[in-house]
Amino acid sequence: MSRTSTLARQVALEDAWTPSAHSEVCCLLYATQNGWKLPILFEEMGVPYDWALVDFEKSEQKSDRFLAINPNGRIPALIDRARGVTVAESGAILEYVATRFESPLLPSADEDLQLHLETKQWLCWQVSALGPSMGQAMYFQRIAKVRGHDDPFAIGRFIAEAERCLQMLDDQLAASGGPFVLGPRCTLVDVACFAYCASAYWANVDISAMTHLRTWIEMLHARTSFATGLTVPFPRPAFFGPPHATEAEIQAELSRNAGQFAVVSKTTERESLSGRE
Ligand SMILES: N[C@@H](CCC(=O)N[C@@H](CS)C(=O)NCC(=O)O)C(=O)O
Repeated sequence: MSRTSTLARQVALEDAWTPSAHSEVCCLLYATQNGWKLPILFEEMGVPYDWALVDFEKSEQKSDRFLAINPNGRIPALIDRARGVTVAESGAILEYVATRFESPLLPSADEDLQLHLETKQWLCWQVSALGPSMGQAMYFQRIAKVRGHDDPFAIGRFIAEAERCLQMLDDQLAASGGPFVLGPRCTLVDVACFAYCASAYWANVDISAMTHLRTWIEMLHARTSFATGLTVPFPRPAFFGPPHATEAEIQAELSRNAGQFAVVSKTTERESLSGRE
């Protein structure tokens, strides 16, 4: 399902700090699982937002302009022009934006301390466990391997770890009773986890037996806010596999995706050093 956002407005990266009547904040993005978290968040909140493309094709995430905002050289980041501040790291951004716009996606401690803490717990888990394991499973299969660096041990290790994390979510959905990860209420956890879980196809993780997870993924694909968020900065349905992508879209994405990241490894350097000893 693909929709056009009425809340999103694109600005050039060099204009990201320029005040606009449309929104006080600007999201710095590319079309990846971490990038989509911000459009999904704003669409779910119903709050207008500006966004600027940090173009991976031009390595803009490593540019001085971007590194000044996030020295880690990775999207997403957020500029709050009205308050003159920036924030990077998706977990920190989601928490900041939900607090700033008083969104119920982050239940307050006063309202429900247990739900507040669970939201933060699962959010930290997403950025420290689910995201990195899915990211590495995709990296070793969809980037390194395509570019001639096939490492079956690393692939097996990260698929196993990603599968373990996805199984945790399937179990959590069963325990909470759904339809959202923490129960009846949509929270930042759903926003943070969705695009990664929906990419199980791209990571080659078998979720066919994870019925609660699959129901949750399809429910969010059908939810207007989440489906619209996936179109900003642009859609990449191949990550989600059939029936969300055609065979032609998947084939086109295979080569494009592999060319977008540097294959950086110290192995060769270490091997040549030990060879000299
Ligand atoms: N822990 C970071 C991870 C961000 C991240 O890994 N971003 C990826 C895209 S999904 C990126 O910018 N990669 C570019 C690169 O490695 O050059 C967060 O949660 O924001």
